[in-house]
Amino acid sequence: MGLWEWLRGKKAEAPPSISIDRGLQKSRQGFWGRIRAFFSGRRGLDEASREELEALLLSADVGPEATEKILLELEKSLKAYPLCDEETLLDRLSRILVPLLCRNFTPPEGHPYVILLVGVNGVGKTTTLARLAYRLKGEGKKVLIGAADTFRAAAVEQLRIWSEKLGIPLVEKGMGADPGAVAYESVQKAIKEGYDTVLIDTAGRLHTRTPLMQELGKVYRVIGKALSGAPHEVLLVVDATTGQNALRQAEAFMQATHCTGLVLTKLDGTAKGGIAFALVEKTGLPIRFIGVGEQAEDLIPFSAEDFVHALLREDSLTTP
Ligand SMILES: Nc1nc2c(ncn2[C@@H]2O[C@H](COP(=O)(O)OP(=O)(O)OP(=O)(O)O)[C@@H](O)[C@H]2O)c(=O)[nH]1
Ligand SMILES: [Mg+2]
Repeated sequence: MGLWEWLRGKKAEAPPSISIDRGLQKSRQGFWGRIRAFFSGRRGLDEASREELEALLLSADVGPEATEKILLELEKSLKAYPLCDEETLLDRLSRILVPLLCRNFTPPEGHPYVILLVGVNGVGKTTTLARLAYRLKGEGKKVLIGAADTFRAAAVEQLRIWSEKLGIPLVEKGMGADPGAVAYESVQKAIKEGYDTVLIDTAGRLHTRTPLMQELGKVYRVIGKALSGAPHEVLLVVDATTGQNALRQAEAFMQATHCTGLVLTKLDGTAKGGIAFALVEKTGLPIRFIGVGEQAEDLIPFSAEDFVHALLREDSLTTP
């Protein structure tokens, strides 16, 4: 509960999640398990072990910039307080990792609060939208969905099914309609009929296809014409299993629209998970949500502390 307050910046702490530990199990048992094992029996870092840790972080998708920062911070800390045991080293690593994932985002005031979802094909935009809509409706908010993915008939149909299942009204104009017009109408309807929030879905598009990216820029601008200051949040949805390509996607989408935050999906399907650090480092955007599975509760408001803890803690869960 309390997703709405958190989303609007009225509550600092993300609502607690029960599924993060299970959702990050693969990463914890994979590359982060190796990083944990690296510290086993260690009391410091020499040149060789520094290189080993560097290679481990890079192979977990952390990216060169964030990796260098982590190593420098760790060395600095070891210079100041040289002797320490394995648990203290891990604790120091956690304290270095958490701030790397913290980025402030103060949601702008706005009513209705307009959220636009963007990203390449199949990353989880529509699923994220449906989960957000479901949770917000559950908190008593008046929610509207805009089907601005008019690229495929199946996309409109997918949202229609969600809309019926969740009992949330949908604005749609069918396949082939101008996505800008759908977005415009959605916001207008929300203003007229007193909705609290409008969630607008867009078609997945390859970040390298200039005309499609320009079309997205138009959708973004049209929303601003329907309501000054909107969209209040532009969530760039990224599939955590795509690795470093995610950085190139982010760059292109940030040029086309004013992205305000990231949704990192499918973390349950990767043994790496370090792309979170690389993305925040490169884009400066906060991670707003993570996706760790197929269930409604598997979309989790992001907390850097919980995320780092779930990656680095000792694994006690059994594989399902
Ligand atoms: N395992 C897992 N699957 C996910 C997650 N998020 C989304 N999915 C799945 O990813 C698939 C694609 O999700 P969609 O929401 O349709 O993706 P999209 O970005 O809207 O796709 P397009 O509209 O075609 O661009 C679906 O099968 C989802 O169930 C997640 O966090 N974990
Ligand atoms: Mg979709």
